[in-house]
Amino acid sequence: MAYLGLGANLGAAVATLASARDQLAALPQSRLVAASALYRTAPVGGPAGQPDYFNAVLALATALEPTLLLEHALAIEGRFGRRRLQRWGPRTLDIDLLLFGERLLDLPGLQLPHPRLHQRRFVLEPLCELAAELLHPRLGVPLRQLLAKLPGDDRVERLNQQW
Ligand code: PH2
Ligand code: MG
Ligand code: MG
Repeated sequence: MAYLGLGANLGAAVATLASARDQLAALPQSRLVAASALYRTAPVGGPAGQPDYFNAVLALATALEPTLLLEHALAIEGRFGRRRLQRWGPRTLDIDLLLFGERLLDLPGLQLPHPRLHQRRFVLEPLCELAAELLHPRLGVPLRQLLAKLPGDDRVERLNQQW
């Protein structure tokens, strides 16, 4: 199972996330297994004053290789006009590969598990909705434990809104 993190804080963010989810679900040899709720989250890093993010996590069963899945994800980002101007700057759509089964990968453009996954509440909260008991393949501890250990200061609000 692959877990993907979605984020957006420019434009029609919720509609963008829903459309990205549908495009990921429609990838070849892939099936959407679960989607977290939608979260509204305070921006972490990047320039001051950027808008709040909307974040969510998907579980995708896929026979695609991680590098090919990443290519598809980047193509979907491109369709929403993603421009990479500034690290951690505001974006119309970000799709991150968080976990890909137990795979460990250290390529220039793709590290698995995602190297900052265990530090980010905006990732771990939605991810734990789907896979709280899953062991982090590098750290060997359940995701719920990583979440419990995070300092509690990042604002992450679970929304009731359907998406
Ligand atoms: N993504 C980042 C940097 N900071 N902050 C929030 N709240 N949500 C994100 O998705 C996010 C971020 C880099 O991709
Ligand atoms: Mg990201
Ligand atoms: Mg990204």
